[in-house]
Amino acid sequence: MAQFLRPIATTLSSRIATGDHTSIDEAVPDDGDYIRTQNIYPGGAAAVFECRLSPALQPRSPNATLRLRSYDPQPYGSYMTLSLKQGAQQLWTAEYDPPGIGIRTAEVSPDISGVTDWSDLSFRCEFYLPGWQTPGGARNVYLYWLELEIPDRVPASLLMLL
Ligand SMILES: [Ca+2]
Repeated sequence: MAQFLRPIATTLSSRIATGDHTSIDEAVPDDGDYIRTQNIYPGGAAAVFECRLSPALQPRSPNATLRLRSYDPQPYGSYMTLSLKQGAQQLWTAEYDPPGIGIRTAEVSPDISGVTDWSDLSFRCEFYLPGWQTPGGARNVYLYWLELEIPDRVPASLLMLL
């Protein structure tokens, strides 16, 4: 059994027009609710959303999969900076370039080797358009769903040996 970490509290919402953690926390993706950014502009300030993730137990291996479902209405893409934080400390970050148009589900493999407290993790996403990205112009970008999957917990019998 894997463990699934999902959004449980919105901790930062900047230039977000609609939605909060309850819009992206479903077990089965539901496109009926979502986070929608305000208009973001080429080279302009990013829209930022940050949420706490549900607590988990130490997994038996550090193989994690971050899944997100997003939508950019223009064919020339916005970018997202995805991050995982423990408390205020950033543990992992990566750029994500949503491919093409339409609602897409993506999987990325975050490095979770630095996590020591599985009850204090947050997800951060910055939505932006690069300064050179003029085709399509300003637009709203959408995030429909998010989950972090990690392996099952370390067996209790092994934890006693640690
Ligand atoms: Ca949703």
